Amino acid sequence: MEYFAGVKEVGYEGSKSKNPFAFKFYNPEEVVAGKTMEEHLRFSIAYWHTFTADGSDPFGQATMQRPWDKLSGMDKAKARVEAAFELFEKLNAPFFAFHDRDIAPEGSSLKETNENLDVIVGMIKAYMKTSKTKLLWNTANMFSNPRFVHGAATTCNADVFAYAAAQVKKALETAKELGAENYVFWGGREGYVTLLNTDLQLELNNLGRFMHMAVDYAKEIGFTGQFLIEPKPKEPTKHQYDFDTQTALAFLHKYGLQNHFKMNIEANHATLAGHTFQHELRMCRINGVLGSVDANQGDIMLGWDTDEFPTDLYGTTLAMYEILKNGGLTTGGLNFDAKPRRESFEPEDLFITHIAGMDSFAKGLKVAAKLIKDQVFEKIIAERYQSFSQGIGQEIVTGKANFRTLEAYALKNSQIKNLSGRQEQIKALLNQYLLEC
Ligand code: XLS
Ligand code: CA
Ligand code: CA
Repeated sequence: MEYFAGVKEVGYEGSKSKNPFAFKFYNPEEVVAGKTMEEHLRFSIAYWHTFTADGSDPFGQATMQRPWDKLSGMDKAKARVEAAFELFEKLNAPFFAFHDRDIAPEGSSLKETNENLDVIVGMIKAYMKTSKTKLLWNTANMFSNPRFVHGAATTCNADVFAYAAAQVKKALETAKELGAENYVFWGGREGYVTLLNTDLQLELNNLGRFMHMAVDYAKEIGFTGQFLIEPKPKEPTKHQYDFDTQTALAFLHKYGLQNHFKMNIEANHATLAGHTFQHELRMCRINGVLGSVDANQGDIMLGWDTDEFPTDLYGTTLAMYEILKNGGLTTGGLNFDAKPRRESFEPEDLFITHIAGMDSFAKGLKVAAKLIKDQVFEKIIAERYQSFSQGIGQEIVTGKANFRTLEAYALKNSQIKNLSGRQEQIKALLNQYLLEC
């Protein structure tokens, strides 16, 4: 059966096209800075938003119209797999990502739940034999079921910790079975709502223990995909333990896990943390931990995780700048952890939204590549910090200077001269590239 009969394969038609079902900027074969757009961008479809989400919010019921709506249970899960591979093919998507509970319903026991999972994983595996679409990452949903009300690895209830361990064990087996390139840990309900009832130290120690068990089990079964932590500062808890990249890095170092993890950076989580998307990507890049990206955007008027499709070219350009400077995404990708707005409820909107996101990143890639080719920021930064490449600055960075030699220097140097930072000029220059590229 064809689930999206109204949409044919989406092709590239160029920037003048008015066809909503065509790419205007994303031309998979086009070579930019030595690689095809497809190789650079590694787009991925998020199963939860595209095939599972129903448009309900705290104020209203489901709005999404989906071709599998009339089905339930395992029949619905199977229909979603069929529809998923149709959409992947029509969008020419190289990757997808899912939580265990997105793809198969829970049963009445853990055993039954795992059996449901086995059936759907088997079906996905069969589709993957003939499809080009690979699994970017999978993860375990340890936040929806009421058993996780107090968290999973950071719960106050040891039985829940054990259940969570069993769930991640199974998810790692799934990752291995389907050849996932990465495995993601997003904190879910790992955090706290009030310190008045929280043993902060025990919770963090248990999280460290849990992560070590995951590393050990992956090794045991020969899963070689990259482990990723996805930082988020709040929501659903008041304080999420993986607050942002710097916090997650400190956690990894404290618990001796730093050689096993990189980051999965989500744009909307960065902004919730009071950072820009570029900040989080830069922080990863300079620390060698840029793993993958959840490509979406938030809304500056709203203080929560809106998971909108990325259409802000400023954001996509600066993200692609960091990614190119990083030498690419290696095992990662640009995963659209984004959902059509509640008001965009027709099945066709699933294509329109992804096309918008893919085109926005394709344009961002081209502008970023041109900025790097012209060494725009590199020249500005080199000039701004040139005092550290000679004289006293060089002595500081090579470790030759100390407080005594610096005091002697400062006492003799009565003329400190600073130069303008020229932010506005730089932003205007960036605009020129955005408009002309
Ligand atoms: C929620 C997260 C989640 C992760 C995967 O805010 O973005 O969807 O990406 O568990
Ligand atoms: Ca995410
Ligand atoms: Ca999110």
